Amino acid sequence: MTPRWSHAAALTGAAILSLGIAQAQSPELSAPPAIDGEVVGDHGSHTIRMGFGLSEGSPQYLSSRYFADILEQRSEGRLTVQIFPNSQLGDDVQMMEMLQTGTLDMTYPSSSAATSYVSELAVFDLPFLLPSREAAIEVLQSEAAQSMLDAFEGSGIKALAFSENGYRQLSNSARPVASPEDVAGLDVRGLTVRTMENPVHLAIWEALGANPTPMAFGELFSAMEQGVVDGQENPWSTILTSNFHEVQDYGSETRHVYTPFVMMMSERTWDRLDPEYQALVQEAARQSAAYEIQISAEYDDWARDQLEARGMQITRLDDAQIAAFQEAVQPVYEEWAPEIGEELITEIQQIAASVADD
Ligand code: TK8
Repeated sequence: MTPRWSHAAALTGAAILSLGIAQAQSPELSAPPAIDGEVVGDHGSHTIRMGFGLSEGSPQYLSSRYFADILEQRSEGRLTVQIFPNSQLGDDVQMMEMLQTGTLDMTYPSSSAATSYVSELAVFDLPFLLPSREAAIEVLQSEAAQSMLDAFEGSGIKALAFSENGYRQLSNSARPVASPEDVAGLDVRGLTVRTMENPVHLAIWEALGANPTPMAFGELFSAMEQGVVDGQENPWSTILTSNFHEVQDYGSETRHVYTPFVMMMSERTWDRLDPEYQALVQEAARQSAAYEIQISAEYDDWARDQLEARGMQITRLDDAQIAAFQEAVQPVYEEWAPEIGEELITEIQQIAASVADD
């Protein structure tokens, strides 16, 4: 990176102002914790290739760099991680298949893309399930969540850790949205909203009167640019770091779903690693996931304000407006709760409530 202030003395006022704006392109994020723990023994050298969907500025990327640093330092450079962001190796679903066949070592999808491996993960796709980030984090750290990671066993995928994608918000290019009626349109057509390839998300947007269009994340920007879809839903940090505000004029703070990320490795890669390397990979995954959760939280509101500063019109919803969305998506629970499991849903709700009651 060019030293930011090296030529500052030569700059005009206007240029200094624009540098100030450029500087604001990332929030003040906590630095990753110092890497401690012993150097592990020499069990040969491995290069681990890791692909995912988001871009270089994202918490997902920054924490993956930290993961790479932990492995490199604690193996004295014998374990190296090559990171391929921006869906350049494929989308979440394709990269999980590459893990199964052993053509890719690691990926970091949204849990919603992995429900065909572990159906319990679909609990996270239920709308308005987790009322606060604190509750969500408690759930991610619970035994119930650990058993979802364990349930990947035998699939060809070793699931290592949950982290945070975050609360999903609606954006679109057609109109401000403050109610389900605004999504459905009264005398105009319903919004065409890109969703993840996940049946619960389809049901949510159908219930809201949209035309849901499942699509890989990597295709989304150009689909919006070309008007194939009116909108999409993702956390503010993703909307910002993927430059969606360039093609989306309106945002709504709906917080309709909290999506985790799952850091995962090919079982073939895992099996090739010495147990000491495996333990290091597992520990580094937990540490980098914890760091990701921390900076994702730091990023979230900041990203919303940045989007606003860059011209996105953001609609904040009060409790009554959120309640209207909640009511409109009730059919999703009726349809999907039996499928996902009433017991699991209750268990997750109780964990969430235990935080709220604290
Ligand atoms: C990135 C995806 C993405 C997800 C989506 O690979 O597809 O909308 O939220 O961030 O996992």
